[in-house]
Amino acid sequence: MSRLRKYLSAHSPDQQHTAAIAYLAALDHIETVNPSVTASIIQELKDERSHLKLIASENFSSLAVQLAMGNLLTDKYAEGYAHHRFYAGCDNVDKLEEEAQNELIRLYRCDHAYVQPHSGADANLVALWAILLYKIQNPEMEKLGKKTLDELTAEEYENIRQLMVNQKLMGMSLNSGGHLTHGYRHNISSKMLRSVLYDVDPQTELLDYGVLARQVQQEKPTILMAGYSAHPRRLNFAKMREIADSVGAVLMVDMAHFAGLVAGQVFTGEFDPIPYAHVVTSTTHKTLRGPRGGFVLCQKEFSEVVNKGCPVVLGGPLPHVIAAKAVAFKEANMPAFKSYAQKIVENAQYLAGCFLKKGARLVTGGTENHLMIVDVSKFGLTGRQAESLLREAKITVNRNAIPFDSQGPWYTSGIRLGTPALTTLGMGKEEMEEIADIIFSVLSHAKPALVQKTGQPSKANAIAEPQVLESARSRVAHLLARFPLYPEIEI
Ligand code: DSN
Repeated sequence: MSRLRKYLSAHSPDQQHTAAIAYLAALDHIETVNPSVTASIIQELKDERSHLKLIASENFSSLAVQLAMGNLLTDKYAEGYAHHRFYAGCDNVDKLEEEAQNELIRLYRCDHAYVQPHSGADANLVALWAILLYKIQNPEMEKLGKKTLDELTAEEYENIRQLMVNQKLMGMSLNSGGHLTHGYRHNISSKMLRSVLYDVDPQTELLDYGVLARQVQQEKPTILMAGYSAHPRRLNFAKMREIADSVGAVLMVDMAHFAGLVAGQVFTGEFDPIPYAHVVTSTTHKTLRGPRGGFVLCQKEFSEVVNKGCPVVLGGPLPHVIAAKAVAFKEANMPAFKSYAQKIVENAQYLAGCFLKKGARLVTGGTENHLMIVDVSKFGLTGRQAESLLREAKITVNRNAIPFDSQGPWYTSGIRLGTPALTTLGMGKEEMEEIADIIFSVLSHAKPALVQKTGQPSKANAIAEPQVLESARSRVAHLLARFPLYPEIEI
């Protein structure tokens, strides 16, 4: 019997959940074409249900968000932007895109929103090039008295291009918790611009705004980028804007990690980037709890260049994902999202407090947002060892470098823990205490495995006493049984 029929026969009509019916029908139907895809979706659901998700950049989106993505909107090409398309028949996509933009403008009280980027990395590329168009290309063309790129001679075009790629971008180093797209040498951001990185203070592991101000004076970047993916503190955007203004730089904020905390008004005043940044980028799937994707917000004067995301960087937008974004942004505009965002930080701070009480070292000594970095070198482990051991204990975390990490970005000395997903499940302080205790017990009973060939300690693998792992797994199962994921989907 199909999953849907089984469900319908087990529940009277008033007990049937429309999202469950839709989900099960989709799985049954996909199975008729490619059973392996249905099997993978079901296996992922089972895995997510049986592991504690502490990956700081992940969440559990609502079933409405997920279902909004699975439909015919995927078939439509809509290059351009609302009411300015390179394809016919885009009226419905126009409406959807405007709906997503309007929800986002309401959420962040910003001048303009662009919802097409497929990811945070795409959003950053769109924003960087929009800033270059605004600061360099447009004024240069004006000087030449030319209105379109096609009017430029090959030499004029090349001169402007050279000028654009010679601009400086200053972002926080990966080492300090910044993101690859903020000027990391292995990323295109450092190849298409001249990248200069800033670090946190080696002692406090915090950003020293005085030091940053002096570095900015020296480097005079065109773009000062603020934001991070592995820094456990708020940033003061009023100070960042003052520093950017001191050299006439554009302040660009990548709020991918804390977009939900800004939306939920946990980060307010000088910690809210919207009033201070010229351009803000984000992903949609982290604390904001939407579908996988990105967006750009900007002050009015940048709206025209940001709308050029396609063709400058992007190809066709993904209308089915834009639909899901519109659903998620509406959810984030509801009052319940504020308490969710508040709870994410409360849980993170409580979890951090539990680790500190046990004597663990956390980067910067704690957290003010949704994440923390535990320095696992204190347990005699690398981040990679801790990550794989915890996965054996049914806890999913990711390894992460600590500032100035001697183990480099592959093995690392830290693990990054975040509370957005567990908070979505409804967990609170009691569960945070239990989780800290489980993680601490696994890490403190582990030791590096020996490499068979050399007999030397491995940097990748560690072993823990089997009864410790067994007890951890059973405690995780006990916890998760009280907080089921998507309980309406009975599989
Ligand atoms: N991969 C994301 C994170 O985990 O922070 C950032 O791109």
